[in-house]
Amino acid sequence: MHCLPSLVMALSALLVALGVLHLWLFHHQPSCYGKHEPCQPKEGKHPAARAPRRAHLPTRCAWFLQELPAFLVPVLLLALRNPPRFAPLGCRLLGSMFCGHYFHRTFIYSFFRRGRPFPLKILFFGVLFCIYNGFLQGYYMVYCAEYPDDWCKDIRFMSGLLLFLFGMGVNIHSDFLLRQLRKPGEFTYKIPQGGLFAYVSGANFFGEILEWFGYAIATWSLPALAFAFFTLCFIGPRAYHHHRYYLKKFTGYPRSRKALIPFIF
Ligand code: NDX
Repeated sequence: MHCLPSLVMALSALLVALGVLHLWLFHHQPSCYGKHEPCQPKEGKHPAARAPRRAHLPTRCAWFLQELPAFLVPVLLLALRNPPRFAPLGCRLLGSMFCGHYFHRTFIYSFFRRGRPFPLKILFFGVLFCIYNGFLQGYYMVYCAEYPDDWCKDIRFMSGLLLFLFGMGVNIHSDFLLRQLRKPGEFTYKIPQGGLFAYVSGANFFGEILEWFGYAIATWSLPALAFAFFTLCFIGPRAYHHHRYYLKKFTGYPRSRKALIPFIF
């Protein structure tokens, strides 16, 4: 396999377009899983109209299956390239940052997740998305990325890596705090407390967004920037809808808390 820059351009552009499409389609109504299920009736339908029953899978199993391709596809690409003992920097960044994130998301986060069963239909699209993105990021870093020998000393690499690690810390810690809100088998929603939840309702999402912008800066690559943009378009509105949900559900919800970005939004 060789690097096809036009393929990378086209797939990255499509990822950006999917992000914009997502903002356009879902800015007024959240993606329909977790606390936003059952879905709001579509415009023009009577509010009492019952949505058809959707098939679901236990949340742990669903998240494992959904996230696995984002780990497996780049690992397969790395294995196919069979990088030498001192692998190119692109392969090492892909292995440690991107696959590191998805190793945690697939093999650790999924098994600790507590929550409502996950809709099969969203799982199906989630799997497709993870294959697509895993391929794009993996293909670029394995076959296209080239870095100068001293890239590790470059300010872009160092600041991006720091942002990535900080975002990952915030994301993992916030997801941990959400898990602690419930006893096993419980499905009720409570007010998140502690960590960055003191400032924003979507602390886990804020962390994830920082993480992928950090990855984009550290790798200075178009596909990584496109994925960071998509993440912002998908989980940014989700944080906003979570925030509105909390304000409506809990009368004592802290008014100074923002939706996604501390002190700003
Ligand atoms: N999965 C990323 N669009 C998505 C699945 C759906 O990993 O076709 C994007 C991901 C996919 C989506 C994925 C991409 C776009 C798709 C979409 C389906 C359709 C869409 C493919 C792949 C599509 C077009 C057409 C435009 C292309 O009961 P419960 O489950 O609610 O419990 C929750 C619990 N919790 C609480 N417990 C007690 N009290 C409270 N107040 C609580 N609040 C929450 O915590 C959960 O068990 C848990 C976390 O819930 P929540 O809602 O805070 O986070 P969640 O959305 O489940 O995300 C979990 C983690 C989080 O760290 C987040 O940052 C990360 O995954 N994530 C999530 C989504 C996407 C993503 C990262 C990314 O884009 N990077």
